[in-house]
Formats: sequence, C-alpha cells, structure tokens
Amino acid sequence: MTQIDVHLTPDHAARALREDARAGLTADPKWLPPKWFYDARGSELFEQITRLPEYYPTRAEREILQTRAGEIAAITKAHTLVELGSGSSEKTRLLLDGLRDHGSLTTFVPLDVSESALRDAADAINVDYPTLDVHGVVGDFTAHLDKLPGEPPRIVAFLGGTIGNLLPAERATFYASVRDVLEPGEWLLLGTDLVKDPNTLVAAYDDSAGVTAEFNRNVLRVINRQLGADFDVDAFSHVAIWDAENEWIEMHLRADRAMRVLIPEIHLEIDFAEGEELSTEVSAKFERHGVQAELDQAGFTNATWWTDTKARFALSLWQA
Ligand code: AVJ
Repeated sequence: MTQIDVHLTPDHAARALREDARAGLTADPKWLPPKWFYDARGSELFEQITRLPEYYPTRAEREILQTRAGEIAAITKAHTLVELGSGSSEKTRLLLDGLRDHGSLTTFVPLDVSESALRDAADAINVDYPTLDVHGVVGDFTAHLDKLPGEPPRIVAFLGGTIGNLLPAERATFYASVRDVLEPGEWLLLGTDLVKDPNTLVAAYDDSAGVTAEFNRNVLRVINRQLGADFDVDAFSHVAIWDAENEWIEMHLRADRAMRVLIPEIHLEIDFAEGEELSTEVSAKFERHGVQAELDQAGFTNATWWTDTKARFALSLWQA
C-alpha cells in the first residue's frame, strides 16, 4: 500500500526560491543555497556525478551498506525505515533488504521536498517490495520532522553525506529536532564524508569531465527558468576550494566578466564585478570525534561507527 502525505503548500518551493534568491543575491558576498541545484536536470547531473571516477562518496557509502546492512538490522530491529532526502533508491534497497531479511520491517517512509521524485521512488519501491507499507512524506527535513509516521522502533536514515550541506549551527538544530521526534530507543543512521587529503577532496568536486561544473551552473538555469532571470550561464566558471579551517569544500561560481543580471519575477537587478564569486554549496567533511561531539550534544547514545575499507566515508548509528 502506498500513501503520500503532503506537508508543503503547492507554492512553497516557488516562494522559498524567491526568498533565497533575494536574500542570497543581494548579500555580500553573494550566495545561493544548494537545494536549488536539484531540478530534473540537476538531479540527473548529480546521478552522473555519483558515477564519476573522482566522486568516491557514493561508492564508499554503498560498500559500507553492502557489508553492514545485516548488522544494522540486527542491532535496531527496526519496523520502520524513514529516509530523509530520499534521492537514489539504490542505497535504500540495501537497507530495505537487510531489514526485510531480518524480518522486522513493515513500513518505509521516504521524505523529500520533491513530490514527483517522491511518487516515483515510492512507486518503484512498491513494485519490488509489494508487502511493504510505503508512506511517503512531501516535506523539508529541516522543517517537517514532527510528522513522521510509522510503527516503532523506527530508524531514520540520512545518507550520502548531505548533512555536510548544513552549517554547524544548522546541524545542531537538525540533530536536536531528529532527537526530539524519536522515541527513546529509536535510531538515526548517518552518512558522513570524512576529512582526507585535499587533492582527493578537490578532485571529487572538480572532476575532469566537467560534470560538477555543469551541476554547479545549473542553479543559474533554475533561476533563469523559475524567476525569468537572464543569467549568461556560460559566463560563470566553476570553482571548488578546500577550506582547511572549516573543514569543508566550498563551491563557487565566478563571473568571467562584469555583468548585470535582471531577475524580473523578484524585481531585482544584480551587478557582478569581473571575477566576483557566488557561493553555491558548502560540503563539510568530518572526523569521528567531531561527529561524536555533535551527536552527544543532541542527546544520542550507543554509537556504532563503520567506514569503508579505505576509510573515506563513515556510516554511524545512534540511539535516541
Ligand atoms: C548530495 C550534498 C552529498 O556534497 O557531495 C556533489 C552534492 N555537490 N558534487 C555532496 C554535490 C557537488 C553532494 N551531496
């Protein structure tokens, strides 16, 4: 059985994009939040990124899930799997298989901001897991965690290293809100990319085929289409830098020439100086002690920590 709860008003995304574009493009330095990369084309580009030789996180996390899904099922005995930002269902299936083979799983709750992506994912899972209750939630994982359905004990999976898109203060709020919605004894499964040598990190975000550059520029295409803007997309260069102080990768778009951009839908004219950079994404990288400290702070306990054989990526399990 499939059910989808919609917790976003139809114009929520449109309003949020307007607000973010106004706030970010009138700021100094300019910025845009990474969530706007993911229209249909952006999601497809991200899928391509996950297959690039330089982009190791997806493969590393899959390796961990392949070897540890059974253990995760045995430890948690979860009846419900909640997946936040439930993008690619391939890694989800490894978890679903582990939990199903253990015999405890009854319900799968994918949560995503994109209703169309959610319906596709829910339908696909329904075909291959016909006895599973699929209860999708259209919502924002930073705002709609209070509405999580499903029979306890639940395991909330936040995979892919997407936690790295949140700044430290946002992470603290996020962990606290997950801890809040869980009943004591329920679980959080967290995927975190790990600090490693800067060359490997930068290559993962500046691939030789230029796919990440296209993905980065796609946010300008989204604003052109949604807000009637006239960004000359090809006049922006992709920049990926390792910020050693903050331990995060930052992606920028650098204006190759001075230009004025019109954004009619929000009545904005934005000037770029030649070489000016617009920040589009922070992707934080972690160390075990840092993750431990943040989850301790949120009140989680009983940590289990797994990495891939090359120790590039970690999957950690926490109990509320
Ligand atoms: C989907 C947020 C995990 O930060 O690695 C990939 C997005 N950005 N290449 C990441 C991304 C550039 C990705 N996350």
